[in-house]
Parts: sequence; C-alpha cells; structure tokens
Amino acid sequence: MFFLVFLLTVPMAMASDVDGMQGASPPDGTKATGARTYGNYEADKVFDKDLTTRWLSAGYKDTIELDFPKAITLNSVQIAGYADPNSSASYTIYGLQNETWSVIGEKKFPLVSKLTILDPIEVTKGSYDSLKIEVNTPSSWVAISEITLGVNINTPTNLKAAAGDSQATLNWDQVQESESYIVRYGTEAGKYTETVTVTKDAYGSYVIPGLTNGTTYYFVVTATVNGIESGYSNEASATPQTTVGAVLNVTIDKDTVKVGDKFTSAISLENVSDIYAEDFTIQYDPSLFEYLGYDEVEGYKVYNTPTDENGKIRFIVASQGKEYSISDKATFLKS
Ligand SMILES: [Ca+2]
Repeated sequence: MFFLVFLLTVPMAMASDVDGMQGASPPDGTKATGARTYGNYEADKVFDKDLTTRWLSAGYKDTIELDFPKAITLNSVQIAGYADPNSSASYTIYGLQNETWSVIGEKKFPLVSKLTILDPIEVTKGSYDSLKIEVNTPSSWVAISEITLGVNINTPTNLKAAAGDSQATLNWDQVQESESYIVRYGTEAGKYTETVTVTKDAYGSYVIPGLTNGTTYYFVVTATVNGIESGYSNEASATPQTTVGAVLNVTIDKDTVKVGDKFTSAISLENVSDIYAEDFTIQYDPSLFEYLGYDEVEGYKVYNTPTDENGKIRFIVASQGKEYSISDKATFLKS
C-alpha cells in the first residue's frame, strides 16, 4: 500500500518564508554545498523556497553546508526532510564562529515519510558565519527539501499612514540594525499586493505615490537584517483624497494698461479655509512696471514693511478678526 502526497504550492506574497515552515529562508547570497550530490538535485534547492525541489545525496549519511554572506544570529533551524522509503533521520547541526566549527544542536526524528516538515531544532543562540547539517538516515538516501532559520529580528512598530493627494506618507519606529525596509500594501486589510523596498533612512517619512483617491490602502512594513526579513509591523491605513491647492490671484483693475498709466492689482487667495495670516511674495518685472505702494483692504493688515527688492515684494498679511478669515476666496490687499 502507498499514499500519494500532493503539495499545493501557492505563490506567496510573503517573500522570505516557506509555506508551512517557521523562520526565514537563508538570505540571497548564501552558498550551499553538499558533500555529495546526486544528479541535478543540487544543494541550493534547500533554500529555493519550493518544497517540491530538494537536495539529494548519493548516500545514507551526508553533510550540507550553508555559507552566509554575513553572519546571522539564530536560535533554531527547521528542516523539511524527504525520505523515500520512509525512514528515521538524525540531524546534527554545526555552527561556524571565528573559523571554528562546533555542534550547536541535534535531534533525531523517528519517522520522516516523503516530504515532512519537521519540528524546528533548537540550536545554541549565536551569530554564525556558516552552518553545517549532518544527516544520517539508515534506510533512505539523504534528502532535504528546505531549510529555514529561526531568527529574531525586531519588527518595526508604530507604523502610521497619513493620506495625501494620490499618495500616503508612512512613518514608523526605526529598527536599529536594519539595512532596509520592505513596505507592503493593498486595498484590503491583511492582503498586500504591492511591495516596495526602501532604504534604512526611510522610516521617518516615506511617500507611496500613485494611489487612487477615495480608496483606502492598508500598509505593513518589515525590517531586513543581514538579508533576512522581520515579521510584519502593525497595519496602518489611509484614504488619499483630492486636495485643491491654494491659489494666489493677482487681478488688475484695467483691461489694458498704457505706458504712464497707474493701475491697481488686487491680491486674493482662493480655495483655502480659515486662514488668518499669510506670508507671500509678489514678483513683477521692474523693467516694465514701477511699484508705487499698497493699500490695505478693510479687515486685513500688513504687518511688515514691504520693500521692493528688484521686483520682489514680500507681504505678511493678517486678517483682523474671524469675520475676515480667508475662506474660499477673499481679496485682502491692493497694490
Ligand atoms: Ca526546495
């Protein structure tokens, strides 16, 4: 009698982990070497995040070595073993520190049948440059489908999202040792369809552009340390909205102005609300016009002494009382 085992593989939004396994895959840049390898069942198949592919040795006892691009701090190793026919398997894990190998964990599993995700093997917590896993299976060739590492990376906290026009601005608490962050977002809580990798300096303020106004977006962020990704932060949401920019209008009181004519232009602000003070600079071409002065409009007062600096005049104008606050459109100065 035999059983067929089917494995359903679903494309994962979460890049670093293997479906059904804990911890993270070894980072990009890891080099895997099997002491012996059968056919094209190469050693790097133990971290391709695909449970259906595996490293296969041509013997009952063999060793695989993982050399990391940078030392990784870990406290457990999980193995998806493959044994055909069914077999027991014992695993001895060595860690490399200061160019010295030492045994950091071992465990025997009485039954590994075909593809089996074994319980994580605890190892002495430490920072390791390389790992070596020695496998002993008395009645089956040595095979490993996937290896994941139990790592403790601080997860970003306090993620906040502020809505803007077609965009959202994110900030979160810095994870000290992180080399970059990954922002994931989508239009449904818990479902993140978009991924952006951002620099380690982005935590204070990061803008996600190109969003649809009126749609709520949900965001999470992770930290990456030594190529390994942390867990998700809290989820934050924002609904971008159209904002109409304030428009400063300059209106001239005559349709045409002849040379030598004196004219007045009204300065007004549109599309704003509850503004009581405004600091702005008027620029004109001094080769064509001469600035003669300004008139205040009732309810508004000029607080500085505007001087003409080669065609640029700065005004600080404040309204006097609530009834003169600038909402929608108001003319508050004539010059
Ligand atoms: Ca694999």
